[in-house]
Amino acid sequence: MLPKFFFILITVLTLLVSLFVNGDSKFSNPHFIGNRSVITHLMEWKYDDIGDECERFLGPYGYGGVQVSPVNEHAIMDGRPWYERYQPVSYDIHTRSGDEQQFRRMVQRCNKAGVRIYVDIVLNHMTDGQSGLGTNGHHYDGVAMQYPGVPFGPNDFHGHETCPTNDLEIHNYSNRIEARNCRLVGLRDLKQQSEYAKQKQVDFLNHLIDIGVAGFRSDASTHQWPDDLRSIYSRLHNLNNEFFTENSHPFIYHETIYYGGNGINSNEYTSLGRIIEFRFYKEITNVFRNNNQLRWLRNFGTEWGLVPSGDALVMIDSHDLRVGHTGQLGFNINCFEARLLKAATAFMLAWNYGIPRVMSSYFWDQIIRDGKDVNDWVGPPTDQHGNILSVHPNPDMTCNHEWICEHRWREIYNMVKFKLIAGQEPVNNWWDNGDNQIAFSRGNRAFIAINLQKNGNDHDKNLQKRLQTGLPPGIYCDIISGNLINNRCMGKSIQVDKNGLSDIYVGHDEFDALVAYHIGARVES
Ligand code: ARE
Ligand code: CA
Repeated sequence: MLPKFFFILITVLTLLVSLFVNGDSKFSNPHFIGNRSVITHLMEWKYDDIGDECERFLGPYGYGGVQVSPVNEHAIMDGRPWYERYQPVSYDIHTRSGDEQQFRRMVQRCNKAGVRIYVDIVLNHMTDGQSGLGTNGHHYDGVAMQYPGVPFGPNDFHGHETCPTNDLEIHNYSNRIEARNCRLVGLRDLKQQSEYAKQKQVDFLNHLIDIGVAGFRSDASTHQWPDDLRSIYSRLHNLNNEFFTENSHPFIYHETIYYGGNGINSNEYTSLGRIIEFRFYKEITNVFRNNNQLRWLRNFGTEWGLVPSGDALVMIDSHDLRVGHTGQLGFNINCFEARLLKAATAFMLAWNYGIPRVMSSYFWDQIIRDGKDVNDWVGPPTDQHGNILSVHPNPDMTCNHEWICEHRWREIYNMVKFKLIAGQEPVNNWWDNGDNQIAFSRGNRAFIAINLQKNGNDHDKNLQKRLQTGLPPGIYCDIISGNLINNRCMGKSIQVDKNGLSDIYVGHDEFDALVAYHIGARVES
């Protein structure tokens, strides 16, 4: 009787813990290896380069996974804008990033290096009303709604019988029916209720799963009925046993842009995986732009109205935000404001909320006119024939000019390590100056201090304080200003006394707005 009771109790407890850690859906677990916990989006990278990057950098530096740009055949558009990848023509794996063979090789190499692959999937729609060729040579005709590469025909799309607007366009994003059954910016809207269309999409996803991906970013989820997605997911294979344990389900995170108010609430999708919590991006950006004080971050998370941590995937920047899409240009923080981006990203990686995703972009000539980036369409760097350029990292870890490689910036990759070392330790030892200076530890494993103080004289603006770090006594390197090499700190360091106290300093005009320490960067005496 007693053992049985304990068995039930333990099962219930394990279930509760897994709900807490992995969210409440069977699609919420990213299947990271060990304590890895961060995804980077290598936007538009070629698969051969991603394979190299997994082996030479992402694996060794503790990244958990890569989001790859849409992999299936898409429209070839004039000027080759990045967003052509969001206009599917068929479900063949063939883009400028590589063909199916190259994709397979990348998935193998990355899994072996301990790095998972998540594919951005565009199931809501096909192309706009143009016609032409796709990246695998299939013809398409958006007006006639003919996509022989699948094949899809007019019956597979929403029309006047299901979409209530005259021009079949979405005008009111808060109206459920309109948002799901009408066209998003002119894109032909698939009728996922149709058994035929559904099966084509299931086959595509299962093909990717069998190759060995760990999951998907679901593009434009808000524009797809949760019940249709549920029915598609119910037919998905378990993940490939070569790389994943038995009975593993794909990780799925949804693009549901919800800032509160009347819009379609993202919690309609939390039973289908995680949601990309746009309120995280918005609130953090607001704070780091000094529109709100850092001290309020003390209870950042559900108390701010965000979904539970286990239901969220979070970011500071994304392939859209970068150029002012899905957010507000000028408000968003991207690679052109490196100091701010590093500080906000560091907070995201130090805080214990959601699964963080680090944006890794390429250079484009940002020109802002009337609140719009006129170059918001510019595609990845290519040669004169339109082939995407390879990434050739420099010895100092940075990339060549055309690839920004934010994920390789020391301040960022070292914070990925910080998060890995912090594990599930709670936030402790919170301190703030009542304004824009904060510090906290993660248990007794890691400590961070951020200074964005703008008000007061120079003395007030510097963070200079004896603080409880939570760390065991010793000398620690600040991983923001330099690495620990041959038992020496290349940047700043601190001494922590036997009580965990240390003199913390972050000058207001320093190169970086923060310092961070952890037990993996301690000088051996
Ligand atoms: C391009 C052109 C359009 C043109 C269209 C068809 O820019 O002018 O009409 O082609 O010819 C990406 C680009 C788009 C691009 C599209 C297709 O961002 O510019 O259109 O590819 O090539 C809404 C959706 C959300 C969506 C955003 C962009 O809800 O799902 O709009 N985001 C995803 C991706 C995008 C991608 C698509 C979807 C399409 O992340 O990269 O588009 O696959 C409020 C609303 C949001 C709304 C947002 C728009 O916040 O609440 O729902 O997001 O405004 O800013
Ligand atoms: Ca739709």
